[in-house]
Amino acid sequence: MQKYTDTTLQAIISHFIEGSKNYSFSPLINGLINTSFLVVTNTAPKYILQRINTDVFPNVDGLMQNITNVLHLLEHKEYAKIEFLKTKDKQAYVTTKQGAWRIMTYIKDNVVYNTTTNPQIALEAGKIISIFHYQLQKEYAKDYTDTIPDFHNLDIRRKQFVQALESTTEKRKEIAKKALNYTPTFFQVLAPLQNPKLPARVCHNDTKLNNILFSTSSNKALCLIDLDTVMKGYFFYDFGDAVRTIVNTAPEDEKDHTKITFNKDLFTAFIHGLESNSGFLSAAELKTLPLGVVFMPFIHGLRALTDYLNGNIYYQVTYENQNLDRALSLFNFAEKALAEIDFITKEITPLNKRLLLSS
Ligand code: GN1
Ligand code: MG
Repeated sequence: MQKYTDTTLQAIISHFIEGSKNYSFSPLINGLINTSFLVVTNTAPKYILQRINTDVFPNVDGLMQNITNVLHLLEHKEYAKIEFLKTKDKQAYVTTKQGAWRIMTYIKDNVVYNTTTNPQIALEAGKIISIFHYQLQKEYAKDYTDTIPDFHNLDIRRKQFVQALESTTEKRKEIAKKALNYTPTFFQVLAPLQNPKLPARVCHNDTKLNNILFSTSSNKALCLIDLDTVMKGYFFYDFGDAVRTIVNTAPEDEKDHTKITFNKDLFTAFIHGLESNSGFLSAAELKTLPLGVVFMPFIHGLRALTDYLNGNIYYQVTYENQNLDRALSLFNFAEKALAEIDFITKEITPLNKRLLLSS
């Protein structure tokens, strides 16, 4: 990660806040794409300052407009409010020599979890995702900028993978052999989700567990963060991504695959949480959910594998083979989820009766 001095960060903040002195900055290291700092004053965290990765998100205006639209609709008593500060020129972000920056309010007493074994956390995650979708259900997906076109398009991701395979070194291919062997079966299994005949809806598109804030005191889910990928999508993307990170009690780059689990109690708790807001899904969408649980870990694994073959140019890595470890771990979880597809389907079916379906 590039280093920024406190003086540089102070100068950036001064575009948003008058007399911004006495701030200290500490890097937040959870995200793999943007660069984030906690802005602390008088020992209390106050803001998050973020440099937007414009290689990944070139259309910052469109992206910030998407976020403004959803934040407005997410004003809800059970949903914590995040506010983005405007610059002194009333802009949503500022471009400096160091890139595009924005600043948002810090939600007090929050905690994020990379993994969980606690069904209450799984239930709360389901609840907050259901509020998000319930509140956004009437939005027109076409009014939203595609901040990353074809983000979860398996056909396109497969083409990128094949390209990487053609241009990588023999050595990398050899090292990645085990991961490469996984791919043909999954492409076959997931074919029904390649071009699903579903209406697009506005989705978060990155609903992994550590993009949900929880209250430190009550463990209640507060809100979703990392809204840069808010754009059109299918509900099974958000469903599958949440499940891949909630139901698996190991991190996404776990090397010891015996630790990778599909925890049924956590899955059931998550479904119960989702049910707390009903009436926004169609029968056709509901049908895609079981396979969605396999789709999301696989497509993430495929992207990580592609990045490994490309020499780690997309995701931040802390060691050379981290993307490969992510791919192997995600494929392993996809395999375990596939083995539970009957259980998943059985758990999802009652949602029909409990009126998750729109009437
Ligand atoms: C990236 O930056 P972060 O960690 O929130 C990625 C997600 C992946 C995730 C893997 C724009 O998100 O799709 O799920 O890494 N975001 C983008 O942990 O590629
Ligand atoms: Mg994040």
